[in-house]
Amino acid sequence: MERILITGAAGQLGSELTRTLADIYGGEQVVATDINAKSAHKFDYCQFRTLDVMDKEAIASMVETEKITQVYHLAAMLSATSEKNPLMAWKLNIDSLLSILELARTSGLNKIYWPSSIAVFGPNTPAVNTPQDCIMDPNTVYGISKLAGERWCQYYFEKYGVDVRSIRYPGLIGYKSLPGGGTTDYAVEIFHKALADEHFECFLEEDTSLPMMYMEDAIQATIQLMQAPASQVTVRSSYNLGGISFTPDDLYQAIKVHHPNLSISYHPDFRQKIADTWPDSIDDSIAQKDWGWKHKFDLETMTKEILANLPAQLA
Ligand code: AKB
Repeated sequence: MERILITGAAGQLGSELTRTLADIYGGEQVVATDINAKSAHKFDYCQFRTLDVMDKEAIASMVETEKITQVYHLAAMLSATSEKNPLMAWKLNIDSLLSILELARTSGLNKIYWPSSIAVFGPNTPAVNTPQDCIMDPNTVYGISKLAGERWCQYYFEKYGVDVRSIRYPGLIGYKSLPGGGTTDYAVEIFHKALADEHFECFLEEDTSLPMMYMEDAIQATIQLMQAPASQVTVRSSYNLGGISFTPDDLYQAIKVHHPNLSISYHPDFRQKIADTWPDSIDDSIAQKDWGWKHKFDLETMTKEILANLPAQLA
């Protein structure tokens, strides 16, 4: 029987992934954790514990007392916040991953999931249809920490046989929770402005193309990868995953079809520099070949789905 621990469960990805894991394994087998105790009310369908991932003894003791078999280690500082706290971001993103990899090496954990990001790519990476293996020269602290984390994952797999799996997520867009501190956050915020009939001031230029993905696709990919037989998981750093690529203007036009009054202006800030070093689009043919990955949502279907569901979420 699997017993699942999720760190950063109250975050944008965690909020939705935890629910799916509880549906698959049963709420009583899932322990959602977050540093923020105020999030507890969101997890009435599973167990919730407060956990600071910098406290490695606390993680080890929770894994032992809860008889955990799999950890989804989602707690991290995202790209924009990391630029404001570089050393803290490095410590949080890397030390916590190393604590969990060490725990997997020394205890009975049988599988680890850890998210990487398109931020591992940099200014000299081929920007269009970015391949799995290519120049990776991230110049953000978040990207540097994710690239180092990928190397650690591969190291623990090769040296110690730790079954750690990972995906390089594009910008994730969902309606159930807000992202916090990322460069792709504009693509969620614009929906909130459209529904509130408010003007949207975008912090990226109108023609900045970035790889993005609807949350349902991201959750599906994560579960597919984690359930794939180990023999089919040929990438032990982190899998490229492409979804849809669009610019702020493409998204604005797609929302405007349904909300003709939505207005937008562009005031790029420091996040533009980050976005400029990330790919426009991603080649995910290895994920397709290895574990049958295929995204379902395009820009139009994602837009319709969010606009249809967000009002109930906000009510
Ligand atoms: C961010 O913008 O920092 C994240 C990411 C692409 O990893 N959404």
